[in-house]
Amino acid sequence: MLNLITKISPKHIIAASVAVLMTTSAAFAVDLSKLEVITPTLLAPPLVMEHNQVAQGDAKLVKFEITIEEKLLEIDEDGTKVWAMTYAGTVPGPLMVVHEGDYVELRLINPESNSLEHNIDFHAATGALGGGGLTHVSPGEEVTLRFKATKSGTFIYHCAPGGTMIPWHVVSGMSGAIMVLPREGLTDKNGESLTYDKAYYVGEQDFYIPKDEEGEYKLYDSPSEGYEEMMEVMATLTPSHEVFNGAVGALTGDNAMTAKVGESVLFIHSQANRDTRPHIIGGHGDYVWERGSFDDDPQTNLETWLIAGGSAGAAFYTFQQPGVYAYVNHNLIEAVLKGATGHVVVDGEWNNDLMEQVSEPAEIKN
Ligand SMILES: [Cu+2]
Repeated sequence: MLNLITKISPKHIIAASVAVLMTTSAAFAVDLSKLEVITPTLLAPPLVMEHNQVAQGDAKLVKFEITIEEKLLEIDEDGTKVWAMTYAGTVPGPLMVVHEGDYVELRLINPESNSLEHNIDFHAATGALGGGGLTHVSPGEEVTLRFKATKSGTFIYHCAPGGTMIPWHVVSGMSGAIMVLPREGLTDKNGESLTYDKAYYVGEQDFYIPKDEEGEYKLYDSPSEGYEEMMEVMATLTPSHEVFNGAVGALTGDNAMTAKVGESVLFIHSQANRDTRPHIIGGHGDYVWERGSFDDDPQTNLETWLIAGGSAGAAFYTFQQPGVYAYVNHNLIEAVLKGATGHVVVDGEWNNDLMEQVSEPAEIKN
């Protein structure tokens, strides 16, 4: 058996398991005709689609549409470009928000202008490789998948076409997240409601860009042209870039996230491939669903939290001082040398009770 497995590539194993899924299951019809249908507009991260925190009425059929885009994306200040594979044109793809018990329906479009086959694996879904087995689309095709959001929490979705295509597509930017809120909204461990004033979606991405003999990052004419050399860099497990929202600086300067003193912000953070450790410099995670499950009580007052590779988590923080907060991956090498730094610019009045510079830096007095 062992011998057999070593001879079969992961792609074959996945293809075989999908075949089993598709041939042995008897399906029963589901009547969703009485459900209210909504068609929310997805927004480019870090923005989050408009949504109710507490579910209004019964479970809904929530319809989304995403067009896959293979596109050149500039990922640092030196102009390094990667052939990004994207859901809806952004890295990460947009954050979907639904409530537990809702049905999620996604129309996934792979236009003729793309060069590769793609699909989508929802970690929030049950069965068929998270939908991955039912959503393979070649350029020029579209597919529609529906799944019931039975588990509340934050979950990633990502492309997983099979074999080495899986990590290659994921590290080319092809992931996003869905937040399945409890119908009563978020609560603390005593069941008291936690209402946020705004939510931001930070998708962290590791890129593996090959270099030429001069040490310059290479640019290719198409995704496939760079495949082999990128696989070599990927095999080192050392990313050339580790960034938030697709590029160094995507969440700093003019692109910084914003808040006011007294406002509560929910930060949803995902990493489809690699562990990371978000930290708000000068702030805290008042309530953190580190592993993403809203069925579990949130942890409280964390300094840094861990998002396991292949997952999304959420952190709720009420800002108490104005200023620029750095939101970082607290592997500070990844934050400063690789790019995983964002900013939150907070307006409001300074509270001297919490902190005060008692004396300015000056020469040491004897
Ligand atoms: Cu893909």
